[in-house]
Amino acid sequence: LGAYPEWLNCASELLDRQAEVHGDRPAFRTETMVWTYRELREKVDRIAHVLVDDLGVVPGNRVLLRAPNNPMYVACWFAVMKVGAVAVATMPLLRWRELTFMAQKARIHVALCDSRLAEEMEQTLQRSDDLKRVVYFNGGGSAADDLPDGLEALMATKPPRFQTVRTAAEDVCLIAFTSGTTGQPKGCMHFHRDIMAVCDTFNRYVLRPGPDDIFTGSPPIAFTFGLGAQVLFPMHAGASTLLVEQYNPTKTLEMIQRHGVTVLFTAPTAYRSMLDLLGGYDLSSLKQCVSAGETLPKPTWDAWYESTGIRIIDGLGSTEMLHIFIATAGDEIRPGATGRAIPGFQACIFDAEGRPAPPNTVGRLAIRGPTGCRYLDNAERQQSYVQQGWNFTGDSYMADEDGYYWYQARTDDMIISAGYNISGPEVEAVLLLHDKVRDCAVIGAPDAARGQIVKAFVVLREGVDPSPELARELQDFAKAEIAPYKYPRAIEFVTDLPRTQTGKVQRFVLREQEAG
Ligand code: 3SK
Repeated sequence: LGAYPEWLNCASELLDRQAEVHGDRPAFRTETMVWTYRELREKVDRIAHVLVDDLGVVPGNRVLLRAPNNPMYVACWFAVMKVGAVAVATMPLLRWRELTFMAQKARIHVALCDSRLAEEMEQTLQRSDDLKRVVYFNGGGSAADDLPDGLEALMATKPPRFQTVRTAAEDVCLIAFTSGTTGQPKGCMHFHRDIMAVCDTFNRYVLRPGPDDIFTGSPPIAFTFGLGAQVLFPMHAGASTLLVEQYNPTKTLEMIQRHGVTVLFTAPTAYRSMLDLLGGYDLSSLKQCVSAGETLPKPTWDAWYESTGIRIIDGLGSTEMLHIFIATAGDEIRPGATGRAIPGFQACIFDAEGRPAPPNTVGRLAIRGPTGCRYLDNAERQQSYVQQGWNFTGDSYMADEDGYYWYQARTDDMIISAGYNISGPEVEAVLLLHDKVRDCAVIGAPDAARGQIVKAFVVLREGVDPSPELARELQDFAKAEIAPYKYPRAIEFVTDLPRTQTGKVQRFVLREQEAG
């Protein structure tokens, strides 16, 4: 990975350049509209004028953005880049309490928001000290819904070109809040060069898309997983993206078939939810499927491969590192392993004493590379996440002799029962092999005799009724598949699992529930 120049604006690289090269090609489409690269640039440039001329935004200011996955959100994001400001992306499902926390923490003055999300935004406006101005836009795409005083009306008064501001490669351009599987959200700051670095690593070496590719996916583009997957990577390749505001398995399959989608990014639960429906669709256009956000259990990988012939690229990434840093594609994939460190990144397993661990030893995963964690105003967390140049991701992993990384658990999700170390996700992967199980989460529940016992929360497939007999059947099944000391001594049947807005299971909620 070469060094980046001192002056770099990711909008010049991903938008201005691509609008010159691929101007008439589609950049973003929805079910009802298509924007070419040139049309996208024109929208972005007009919004950039609104930010500077009407809202007084200057380089370094932070602008809160809020919308579901739609092209106007993408245009606002690039406009913030173009004027040298900092995008503070917020997930559409957040409520005013969380939004206000973020607006205060990031000292937001200006927000651009999809008008359909006005309610929580207005509550935030009333409660935030610095936030003075929210401009609403019409994210739905039908011109009839443009507001008379909305962003589109302001854009119409502006010239169609804006000279991209010259920013330093190390100017912050994005603050991404981790929804976190525990605790308060933390803001992660990323530079213009980080945006290019994730394109020059995962996209260049693992995904390798071309201009004819059509991307789609479920993660919100306010989450860095979705931002890379559906905005940065396709634009880096001059390709196009089909944006869908709300994930739904049937609709995703229909869209893949109708639009000839070639690249799909989603999370393991979504792959599982599509599996039962695959029969009715022609997915022959699909070339690459990527899974991240949570570990991909081997049974899910196998079932997808059997049904589609596609080898899912599993990826480990984080908001702190901006995107994926461990992943492998094609014939190099080893089902069940996350993959190898992507060229440009280094990975290492550290033992409990802080020494690099030998192969095949479980320890704490740490990463070094062109991106890295920079928490906003959180020196304490920063010191524990970054130690001696290594970013400690909070995952327990094992590396084999060939440099493949095998997920064990989130460091917090290791269960210690009667002196045994048990990986909750390993037990989950086994339970998922049972044909009556749709989803599950495994935690350590307090136990007087053993310290902790393995407890499974199980979501059953439709039409299957919970019963003590079924619980015993699942326990026997687990004992037959893995070392019997790992079997779930307690099983609770539930209709749903608690998840973050980015789809990660919140095992801490289950743990808290158990602790009473
Ligand atoms: O948080 C994650 O799991 C993640 C995965 C891939 C890329 C980016 C992120 C934040």
